[in-house]
Amino acid sequence: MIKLSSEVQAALKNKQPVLALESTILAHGMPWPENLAFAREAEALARTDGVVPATIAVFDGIVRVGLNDAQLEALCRRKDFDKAGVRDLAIVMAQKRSAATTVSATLRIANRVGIAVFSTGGVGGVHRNVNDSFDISQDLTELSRTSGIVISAGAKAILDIGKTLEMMETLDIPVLGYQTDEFPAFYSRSSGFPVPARVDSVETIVAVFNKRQELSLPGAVLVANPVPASNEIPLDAMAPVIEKAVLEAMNLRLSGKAVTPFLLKKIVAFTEGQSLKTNIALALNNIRLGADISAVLSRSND
Ligand code: PSU
Ligand code: MN
Repeated sequence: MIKLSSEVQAALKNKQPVLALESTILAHGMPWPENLAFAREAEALARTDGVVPATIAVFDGIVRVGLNDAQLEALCRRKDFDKAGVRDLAIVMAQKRSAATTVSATLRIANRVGIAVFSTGGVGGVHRNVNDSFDISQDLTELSRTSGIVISAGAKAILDIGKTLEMMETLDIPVLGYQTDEFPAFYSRSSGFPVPARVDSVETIVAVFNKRQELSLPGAVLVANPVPASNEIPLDAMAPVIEKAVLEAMNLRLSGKAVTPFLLKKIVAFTEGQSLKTNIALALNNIRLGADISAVLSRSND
């Protein structure tokens, strides 16, 4: 069962802008209690821009779109929320378990209920040791088949960014660099890789989305929105931290969906929380842009 909060339901019915938000970033990407402070700030920020936030997660087998404060707190505080990608969703629902949704699962649910725009922190992609591990995030396959506009700060350097970009091309995932020529590397504004296409306005992002609809192309448009310069951690400062975290994960022979949350926790610990501040800043920046996109999109459909 999928349940919409009354606020989200009313907004969709009245064709007001809604912005989907994922929950894995809360349950598995940030520590308590910073995750809850971030979640509240994120929702408030969307509302300031006149956009209804719709955080998505599964509670006791029920997919909820739009959470109240008690649900947000449970998601952030409790330790028993699983991490559900799109392939896990039906299983979690059938077994009446609770789970946070990743980019892939959130995109699919958002699309299912008619929410086109979704802001996250970073998307998953091709992992660095892919030759051995075969680890490529489901986010990529879902982005290639489910329509929407997804805003992220690029991809974290825990991934092989070059291979991730190649895979995105293979899968027909358009990558739009927002006011940037370089694909951002999450904590850093630069990655050394050019963006496949640069756009400088929200109107162009919406136009690309609408043209894909006109062409009946499946799949999402990925907007790469660099972290604000004042919050950036330069790539060369992050590189050794990330290498150390990746090495630890390999030594522990971690695989599957445990890998990304493990790396994120290690990076926060190694940077003594500095990376968390950057993570929060870039995610809020993506919500600001997502709210603008959602507002322009809803006007373009009038
Ligand atoms: N990257 C981040 N922060 C995150 C994630 C990725 O910088 O919180 C989360 C997102 O929910 C993403 C998921 O969809 O991890 C990808 O997991 P995996 O690599 O296991 O597919
Ligand atoms: Mn994986």
